[in-house]
Amino acid sequence: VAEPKPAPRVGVVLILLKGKSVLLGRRRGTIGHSTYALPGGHLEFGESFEECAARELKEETGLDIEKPEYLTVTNTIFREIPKPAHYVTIYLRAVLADTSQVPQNLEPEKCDGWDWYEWDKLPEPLFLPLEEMVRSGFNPFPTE
Ligand code: 8DG
Ligand code: MG
Ligand code: MG
Repeated sequence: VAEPKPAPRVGVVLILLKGKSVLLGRRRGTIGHSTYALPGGHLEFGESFEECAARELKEETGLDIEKPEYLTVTNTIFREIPKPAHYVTIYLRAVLADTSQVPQNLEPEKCDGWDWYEWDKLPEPLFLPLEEMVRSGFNPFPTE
């Protein structure tokens, strides 16, 4: 049987801000294995970007957000073996609804664990789309 023709998919990811830091986790078992990436996932049918970001964050870390705001979009072709993938990814930023909340690793098959990293001292290697965004000089923090 022929494989269905691959199509681009929509990712929604969250830059969760806490002081000068953002929340990152090391990916497992999928594209970008063992690279540091933002929480997020696939946009589901009927969802807003804000709903998707809040849902994925909750599923992956147990955290709740406030003030989600659209930031930017990336278009990335992952030339990975055995299966390439193509993502249009929407980036939102937000802050914690309750700053005393601590991230939990609720999907350990997909992530080694969550932690806060200063934007100026990000860990390596970063997931490709994030790596490109950082290299371009992108700054996710609100300007006061
Ligand atoms: P789901 O089944 O929960 O919907 O998906 P997931 O398992 O959480 O998907 P994911 O891989 O975490 O995110 C979906 C895609 O979004 C990912 O395969 C590629 C794209 N993506 C980027 N940048 C980032 C990023 O920094 N973090 C995450 N999580 N995904 C990203 O382009
Ligand atoms: Mg997910
Ligand atoms: Mg995810």
